[in-house]
Amino acid sequence: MRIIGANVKIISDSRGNETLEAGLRSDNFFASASIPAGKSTGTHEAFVLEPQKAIEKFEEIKSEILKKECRTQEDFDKFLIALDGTENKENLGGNLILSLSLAWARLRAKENNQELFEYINKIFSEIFFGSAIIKAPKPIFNVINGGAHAKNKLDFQEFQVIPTTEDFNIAYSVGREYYRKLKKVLDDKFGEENITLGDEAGYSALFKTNEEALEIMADLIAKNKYPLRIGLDVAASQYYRAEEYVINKKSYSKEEIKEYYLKLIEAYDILSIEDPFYEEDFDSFASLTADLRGLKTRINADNISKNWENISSKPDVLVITDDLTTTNSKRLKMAVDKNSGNAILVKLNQIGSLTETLEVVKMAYDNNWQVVVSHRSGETMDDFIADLAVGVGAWGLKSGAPGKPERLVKYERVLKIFG
Ligand code: 2PG
Ligand code: MG
Repeated sequence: MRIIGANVKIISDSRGNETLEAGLRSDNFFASASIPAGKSTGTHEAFVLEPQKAIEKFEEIKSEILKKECRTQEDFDKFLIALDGTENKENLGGNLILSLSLAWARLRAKENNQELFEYINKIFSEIFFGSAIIKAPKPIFNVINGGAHAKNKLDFQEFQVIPTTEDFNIAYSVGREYYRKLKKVLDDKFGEENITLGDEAGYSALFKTNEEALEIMADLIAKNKYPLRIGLDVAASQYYRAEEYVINKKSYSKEEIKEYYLKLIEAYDILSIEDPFYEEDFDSFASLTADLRGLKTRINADNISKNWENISSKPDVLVITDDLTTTNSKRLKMAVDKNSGNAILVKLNQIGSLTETLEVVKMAYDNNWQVVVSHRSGETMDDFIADLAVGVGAWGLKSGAPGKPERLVKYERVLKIFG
């Protein structure tokens, strides 16, 4: 595909920080893509170049992009990776490379007269011989924000609800209803003036402990018989200090914190736990995964209101790796070899190109790991991840709470595809 025009601009993300938006033009079409930013970032993520510097770098390579005619996504991404020439994309920046990679994907899809998710699905099967059914992911709503994403006492970063239904329309509507009802419960308990929104549109309030938040959430699910389960992204690297995990001012060893998680999982019928340990501790991840194996979760279909249909069968508890694996196939290989989880969080900007992201998804599927495609806490209005989740048939899509536009656009893109 011939590129006849290219530009990269600075735009603002949802926290008001500067980020990149790339635009590419072919003979017939124009397409663009913008880049989100994390706050609880993993050490092994691709290098993020300061946006102004990234623009300067772009000006240096622009003529090469216009000269080079790439046939496939892989050719284009590998061409940029070679131009960068470093292991961690330190030269051009993972953010610059990714913005161009995603804009190229959108442009190619247009040229092919395909929807983006169809294009992704096709290259996934053609380049990687991966098999993925186009399907709607489970929306994972982060309804209470803590950790690095909110100014409150919660050590855990994300308190999520995950619909048990396979029907995205129902899942999205139950998630929205739960989110509205939860606001009412929190207003009554803490006072309306004390409720704010965290980075991902989840509520932040004067909770004293993680258990208090979990109790409120579980109670609301039970009272209304919602077809919802609880998920957590504890983002443990954030409360890991010198071999200890510090929660609510109390220190836990890795064995103790594992016991604590197991108790919470049992008590609140938790469906998934992300990043339960420090980002280098593959062994503790493996130990928790082993302890949870076979412990099928105990959802009782009779407890679910008959208003909600299509209740799926009970899955195992998911141990999701994020900072541990950073969407990097070398890190995922280490995690797979050690059985350090059973699901991987996939974030395009952790690795910095679409091709490498699909490589990771393929490796996950080949090893029977589930895939959860994720936004970042600093987002833009770009909805690429929705098409990625649909195109690779991901188990879940994590895009925060249904309460801020940059979160909603991702869910609503899935709705548009399947609605
Ligand atoms: C996470 C993400 C997204 P951040 O930890 O999973 O929710 O947070 O983008 O800040 O890394
Ligand atoms: Mg995470």
